[in-house]
Amino acid sequence: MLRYLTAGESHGKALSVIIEGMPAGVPLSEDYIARDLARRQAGYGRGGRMQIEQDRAEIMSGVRFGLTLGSPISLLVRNRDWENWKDVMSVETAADAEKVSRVRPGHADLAGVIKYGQDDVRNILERASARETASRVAAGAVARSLLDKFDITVRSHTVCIGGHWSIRPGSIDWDAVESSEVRCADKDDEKKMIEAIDEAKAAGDTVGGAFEVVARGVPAGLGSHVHWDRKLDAAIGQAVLSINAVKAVGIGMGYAVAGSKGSEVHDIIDADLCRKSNNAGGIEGGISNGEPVVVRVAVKPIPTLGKPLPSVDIKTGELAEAHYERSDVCVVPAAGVIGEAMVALVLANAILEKFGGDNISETMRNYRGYVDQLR
Ligand code: EPS
Repeated sequence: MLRYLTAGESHGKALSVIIEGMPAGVPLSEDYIARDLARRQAGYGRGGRMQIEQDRAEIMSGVRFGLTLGSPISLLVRNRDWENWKDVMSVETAADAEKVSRVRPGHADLAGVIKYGQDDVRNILERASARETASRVAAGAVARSLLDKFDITVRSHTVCIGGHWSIRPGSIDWDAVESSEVRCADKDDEKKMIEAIDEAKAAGDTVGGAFEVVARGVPAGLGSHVHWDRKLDAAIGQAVLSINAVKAVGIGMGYAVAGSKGSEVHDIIDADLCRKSNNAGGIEGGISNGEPVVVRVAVKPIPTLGKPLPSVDIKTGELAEAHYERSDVCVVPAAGVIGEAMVALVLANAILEKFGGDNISETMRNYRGYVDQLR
């Protein structure tokens, strides 16, 4: 089983993550992880923080001579911004910092202070910040290094920003996605998405949207139909819904199944056991069926607004404008990269669950045996 735990506050010293359960012998380097961290930092609509950070995960344990050891892999991503927050976020000495008390509608602020009995919203927002997702993307890169061995690719692209949808038939030009500022291959749609972000920024507002993750090369037989917590789609759903600002997830046709007939939804099976379509998004009965796994995810507009919403000051109990601190206008392109990481972690775990192995050659041998038997 592949497990991981992240730690770290947005303006604390560093983010860290421990990943446990990777077999020995998988190639892994800091440069490999850095590629995904850089992709998460990009995207039109990001705020000033990304100018400060240049995320890089230091491998603190679990790798020797470029190969995993089978021991826990710990990664550390230092926050460059810590230099500017040493007093406010001091571990030891209480600083003379003003408490944050005007809660933001839509953020963890109010629910968090109630639950944890705090009078300073900073004690909640620092951990609730999507900064934490840098550690998940680092963990996701470790999972990806395992998936590489099986030729499984996990990619993402933006399908909506600010109500402007881009859903085009045919194959996706992934190079165009990677070179697009909003991670959308279609140039006309990209332009409209950028306009939507510019308009929101000018109005002191934010915009959400949706991204799609596509995993190719996933073998049939991952997950299971027998228990709720062994279903592959359920595991993906939980993983993806845990990303900050995500409000909905659909596999394959997703919500569209609600208004369609059975004959329009189910993918016809050909004589070679392949499907003529992929409305199921690669998963039937909680088990991968060999088609690409397709996950569509809706992201809300982030709750930190340049023109803050009406709210309450928890110190005075009076109505007040919500707190505003430097923030992003749109996080959808970054969220797609985080979605890839979460799906990669679920798939890597499912691979290890099915094929086991403490060393990658053992895992691969078991995998090849399974594939040969299927043939
Ligand atoms: C983020 C870092 C944060 C925000 C954003 C994500 O930096 P700062 O708060 O210093 O500007 O840009 O956080 C949020 C969206 C949020 O709701 O807190 C990052 O590294 O992705």
